[in-house]
Amino acid sequence: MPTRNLILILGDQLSPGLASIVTADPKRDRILMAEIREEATYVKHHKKKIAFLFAAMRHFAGNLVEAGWQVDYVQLDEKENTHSFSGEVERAIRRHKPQGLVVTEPGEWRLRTAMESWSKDLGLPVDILDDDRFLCAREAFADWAEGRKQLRMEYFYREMRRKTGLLMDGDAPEGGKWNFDAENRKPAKADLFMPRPARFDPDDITAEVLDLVGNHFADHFGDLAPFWFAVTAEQAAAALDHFVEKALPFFGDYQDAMLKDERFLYHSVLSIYINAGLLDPLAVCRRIETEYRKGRVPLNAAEGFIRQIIGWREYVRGIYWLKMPDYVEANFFDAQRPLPDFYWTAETEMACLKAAVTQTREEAYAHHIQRLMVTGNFAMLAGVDPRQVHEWYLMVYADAYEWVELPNTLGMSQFADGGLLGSKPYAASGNYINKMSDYCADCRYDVKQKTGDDACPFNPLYWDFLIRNEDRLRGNPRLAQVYRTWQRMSDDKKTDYLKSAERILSNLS
Ligand code: FAD
Ligand code: DLZ
Ligand code: SF4
Repeated sequence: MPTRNLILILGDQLSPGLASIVTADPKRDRILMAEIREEATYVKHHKKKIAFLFAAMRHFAGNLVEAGWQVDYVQLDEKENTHSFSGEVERAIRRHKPQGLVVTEPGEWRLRTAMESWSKDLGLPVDILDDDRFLCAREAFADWAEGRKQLRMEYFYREMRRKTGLLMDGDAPEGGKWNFDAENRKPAKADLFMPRPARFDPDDITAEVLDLVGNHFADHFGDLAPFWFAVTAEQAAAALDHFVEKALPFFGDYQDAMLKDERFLYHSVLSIYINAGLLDPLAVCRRIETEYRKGRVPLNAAEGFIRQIIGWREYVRGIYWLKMPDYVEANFFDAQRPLPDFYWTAETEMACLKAAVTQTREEAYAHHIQRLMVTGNFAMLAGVDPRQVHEWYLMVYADAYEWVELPNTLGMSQFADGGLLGSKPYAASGNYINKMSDYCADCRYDVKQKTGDDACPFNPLYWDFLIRNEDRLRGNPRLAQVYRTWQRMSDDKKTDYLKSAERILSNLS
């Protein structure tokens, strides 16, 4: 039977319920999946991220074939592979002569824009379907944002709670409050029981991918082994079960904590699977709610977790599509410094940064507070070009796709959008890191020292950042108290701070 439609499925669309799959017919339509060098190298992704995606794609394609679909799967080392999506679609069109091409909308602006010209370039109808794995369609987010002076996540989140009915008690939020974050700021102690994420041994398919990635992407950042990510929906479901049982009850309490020997703490390490489509975000949230309703996890844990997904995750996607393509250029502080080398080498005497970068290299994972308050905070304080910061985050984390990474990096962590996502920059001195972690005890620098060669670099950089950007930040009411503190300092102290910062910054370059 001639092919009716060609269905292109991307590496982060590995969901059987994907719009372009559920509207297709296995007898008449043909699926195309392709390992594309251009996707792996337009930024040089971490080796583990490429291996995860290729392994998950190969398993997903295998399951589709078992379920009766006709699938063209183009491997990276296939001789004719053109290494671009348009090239592979064109080849598949020549092979099968379909009447049309169907895709579910991609997560990145660059790809969406490219696809919009495919119909003209390839000479056949191209249907781009909405990605209904997200709760809030792009247009619905734009409607919500219309006319609002501030796009606060908290208000958006309440709408998502109402829309989904998650943790609702009639029209009111369960427990009488929308947000239990006030209970979620505990520093962790190293003697607590620490769960670890579920680990999976590579099977033959994954082992083959690991060889391939090792051979083709040897110069990319990151360690390939040990590789323990889930690569199928079944394994990802087991990882969710494991998280729910071992870590979820404490997820809220220790959400902001950092420990040098505990890379995952009570975090779920599920973003990798959710973003690639191996887990459905709403189903994950319903599962978490059930655990709460059955009395197995406290409300602050369940609410905190659900907020990250139906709140933050949906919200950053909305911001991305609302603000692209200009968003990627945002640079509120006009920061120009190149990204320091130690973001790649981990060669720094700052224990917190060394730990965060080492872990990133080994795991392609760091939890939120490491990303925000260690690597992100340092880059912002030091005045690093936000575009370089963005590219680093997009490369090094296995869960990174531009729609989610860019607003988190440029907006939340670098304040490069001037305050669309946050009401003030997440700038902090060493005191915050010391309070929330055990890094400082083993650091060559002294977190209590404010200036001088042995002072924690975050301390002088914090003040230097505020003074360097005073004209941009002084009017911010949330920073009024901080600027008053600066004004009350003696001139000598101020000079010490600025001179210490100058020394640190000149050593960075
Ligand atoms: P948990 O702490 O267990 O949280 C549960 C889930 O909530 C996550 O799996 C994720 O799906 C969702 N979530 C939590 N916070 C956010 C958030 N701020 N935005 C979107 N979803 C969220 N997340 C990504 O998925 N991809 C990225 O590329 C990414 N880049 C980031 C860059 C920076 C600078 C910062 C500060 C944050 C970034 N985040 C990103 C958000 C967050 O750090 C990760 O989602 C989280 O660390 C993933 O680990 P986890 O699954 O253990 O999360
Ligand atoms: C991230 C990524 C990589 C590294 N490789 C591929 C690939 O070879 N084939 C593919 O279909 N998708 C890949 N992806 C995911 C895409 O980059 C992703 O679909 C877009 O960035 C849209 O989010
Ligand atoms: Fe980081 Fe400063 Fe603590 Fe060292 S002293 S670990 S640099 S916060």
